[in-house]
Amino acid sequence: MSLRNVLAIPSSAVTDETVYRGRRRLLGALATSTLLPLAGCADAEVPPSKTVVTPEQAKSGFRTDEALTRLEDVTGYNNFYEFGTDKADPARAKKTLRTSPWNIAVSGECAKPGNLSFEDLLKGLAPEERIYRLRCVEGWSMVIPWLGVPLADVLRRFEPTSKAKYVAFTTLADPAQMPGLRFRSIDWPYREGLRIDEAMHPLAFLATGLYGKPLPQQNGAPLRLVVPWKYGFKSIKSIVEIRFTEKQPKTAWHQLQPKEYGFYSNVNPEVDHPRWSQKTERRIAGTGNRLFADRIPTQKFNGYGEQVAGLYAGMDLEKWY
Ligand SMILES: Nc1nc2c(c(=O)[nH]1)N[C@H]1C(S)=C(S)[C@@H](COP(=O)(O)O)O[C@H]1N2
Ligand SMILES: [Mo]
Repeated sequence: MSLRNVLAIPSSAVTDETVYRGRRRLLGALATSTLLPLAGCADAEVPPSKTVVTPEQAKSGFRTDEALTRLEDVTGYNNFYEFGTDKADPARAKKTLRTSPWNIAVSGECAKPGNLSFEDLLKGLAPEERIYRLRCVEGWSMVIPWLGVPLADVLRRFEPTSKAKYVAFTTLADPAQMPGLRFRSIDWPYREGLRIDEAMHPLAFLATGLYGKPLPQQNGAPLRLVVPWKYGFKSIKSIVEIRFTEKQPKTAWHQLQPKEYGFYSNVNPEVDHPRWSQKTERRIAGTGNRLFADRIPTQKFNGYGEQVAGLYAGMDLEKWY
């Protein structure tokens, strides 16, 4: 079974429409101001902890019985600012984003850097299914059946050295394919990063498909990160570069508004966003005719605490938000 050609899973569940535009408002405000806050406050480094999770514990996080978000909502209500800031804009990526051929450059603190095709990057790895909750920092969430491979299996191929304390990821930034790059909403290219132990955690995933099919463009084809215990913006789309670094990499949302978007950005109902509460979320799933179901409580680490809390032992999560 190839990664671009996979099993089909029945869809279920629901919905309709309203929009949560917190960050669009922020971007509007920033566009009219001349100075963007680029200070790096929470940038100091924390020594990586040891991953403490058994294979059984890890597996119990690989799927959930919660109602899946409908395919049309997973592919019609998106954040992919390279294609515009409206939730409906990314669906238009189909027309312009060319996902084959696709190359990924791997560099930095590793013994075997290289520039690989999508196919070579994933050669020999069998696609797995993961049914994960995705919690956007804006306060909505989905349940998505992904296909892909554990991020660790891919990273290990490059033999990261002991200096590789972090992994940085970069999205394609091609104005010819991405009309949203005209708007200087964030400092392109979109960049994200993880601490190396987070990246090697069995729940960290590189998705190449969803609902049994290759990844649609709007969801970050051909290859995107999925880090289910962190706010959705950490799950960077359409990756063209992976870099092992010794220092915490600069990440796009954190650079844009460091007080609002931390490097860690673990889902945490106990730490509110400066402009809204994070205690609850609107799940886009269910059996009604509204896009959003009723609010449900947000869980710490998005419900994956049993698997990932050990990564943050001893860290003050209000400071390291
Ligand atoms: N390159 C890139 N990656 C991105 C984004 C983006 O704008 N550009 N948006 C992020 C945000 S805020 C969320 S919530 C998720 C949404 O993923 P989905 O549209 O597949 O549900 O993608 C994340 N990855
Ligand atoms: Mo998000």
